[in-house]
Amino acid sequence: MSSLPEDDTIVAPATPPGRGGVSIVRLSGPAALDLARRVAEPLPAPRRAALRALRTPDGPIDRGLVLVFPGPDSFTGEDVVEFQLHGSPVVTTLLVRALVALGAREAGPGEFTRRAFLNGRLDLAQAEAVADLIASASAEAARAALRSLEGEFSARVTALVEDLTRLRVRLEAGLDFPEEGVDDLADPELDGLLAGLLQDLDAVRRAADRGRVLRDGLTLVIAGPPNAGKSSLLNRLAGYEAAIVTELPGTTRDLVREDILVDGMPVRVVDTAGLRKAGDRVEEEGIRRAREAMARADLVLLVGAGDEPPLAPGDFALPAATPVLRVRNKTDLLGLPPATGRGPDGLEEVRLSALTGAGLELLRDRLKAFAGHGAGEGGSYAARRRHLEALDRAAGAVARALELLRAGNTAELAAEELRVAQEALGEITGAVSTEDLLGRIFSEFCIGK
Ligand SMILES: Nc1nc2c(ncn2[C@@H]2O[C@H](COP(=O)(O)OP(=O)(O)OP(=O)(O)O)[C@@H](O)[C@H]2O)c(=O)[nH]1
Ligand SMILES: [Mg+2]
Repeated sequence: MSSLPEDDTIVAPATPPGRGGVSIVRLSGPAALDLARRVAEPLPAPRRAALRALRTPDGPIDRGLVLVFPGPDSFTGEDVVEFQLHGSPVVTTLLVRALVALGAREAGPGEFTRRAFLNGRLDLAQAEAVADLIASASAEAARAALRSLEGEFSARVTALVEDLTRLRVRLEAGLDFPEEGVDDLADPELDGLLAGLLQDLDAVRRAADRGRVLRDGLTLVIAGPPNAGKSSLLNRLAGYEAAIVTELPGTTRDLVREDILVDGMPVRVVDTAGLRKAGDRVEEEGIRRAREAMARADLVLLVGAGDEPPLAPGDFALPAATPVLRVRNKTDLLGLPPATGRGPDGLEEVRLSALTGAGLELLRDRLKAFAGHGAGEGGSYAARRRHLEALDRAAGAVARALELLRAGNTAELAAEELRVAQEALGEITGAVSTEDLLGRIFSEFCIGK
């Protein structure tokens, strides 16, 4: 864990800069009570708010509420004092400066939460959830962050670690005492237990993936031939005229990005230039950007006019792993009702009309289903890419362990794979962490949190 000294006393405004009803300054560390006493004598009893005149040797600053949270039962685990001032940036700065002059240090981003982690008040996934809750862009994302903050995600990861530990013990017992007949190869349950563990890992992975989309939003790229109605579809989804629509093929030349909410789910929609043999240099560059955007998409909407043969992902040299939903637009011209289903090639498709809006609800439902939005089962967690990567590494290691065991006499290697899996999961909660990882995580926080 961290080797950084955390023995100084830090101070920062906890409320955003600017004018407001109240602004809060937070002070944490071994000297917090001493320093606070020098601006707000006498300090109130723990966890009791009291109105005090706040003053420095240079004169009075404000009258405000003072709250004392002695460690270790405070947010950071250290002695913490909070000052509630009148919401003026000037007054707030004066108090922070006064406390710095007395010996406190201005806190960097996330330093309070970092201390909470280092003092065991929160694990790493919970600390990240603090930032995610603050940054959440929708009610559903906030709920997911709260579930993580309350430790639901950590508890599931910890349960997986415990299962792994039990399996390791079982495997390694077979290694240490082969003569006692604890023969791992003859352990018929081990196979089933490992397979069960893989399933559990997968379930947590799916819940975490939904959380990742809630947090980062779904990146949806609208692509297809010119004049198919791509920009019209973007405008329909956005609910306003985000992109220019004309009857001329080749209208859109650059990427048009819009951040929208689909029933509360954040979606970044990227409209692209129609894919065809370019007419000029500008269009050529637009098409190159379109392809680049497609390669990075969480989901590609392949839009074609409904009266034309269905487009195939192969027509556009999409990476095989890119999920694709085909949209057959302009159903109004064919007099067909909107519908969802599968095309002759088995690809999922939605028939709609971007012009009339018919079928847009079906598309929204498909998008929500794709992101697992509103999916009841167990909800989602405010997960990050690093959590998903760790879960993937753990699942990969368990799968290899299973293969090794099935292949024969290689219990030692299998046990090693389980150790790798355990370590990967430990990175999520911070049981295994490095200074570098902590630096990256907490630098994304706001100051004062
Ligand atoms: N009848 C009908 N016309 C549509 C529909 N959607 C789009 N259009 C028309 O098709 C033409 C092209 O629409 P755009 O949205 O600009 O098409 P695009 O795919 O963005 O075209 P490029 O940017 O040139 O690649 C416009 O005249 C639209 O009004 C639809 O559902 N039905
Ligand atoms: Mg367009």
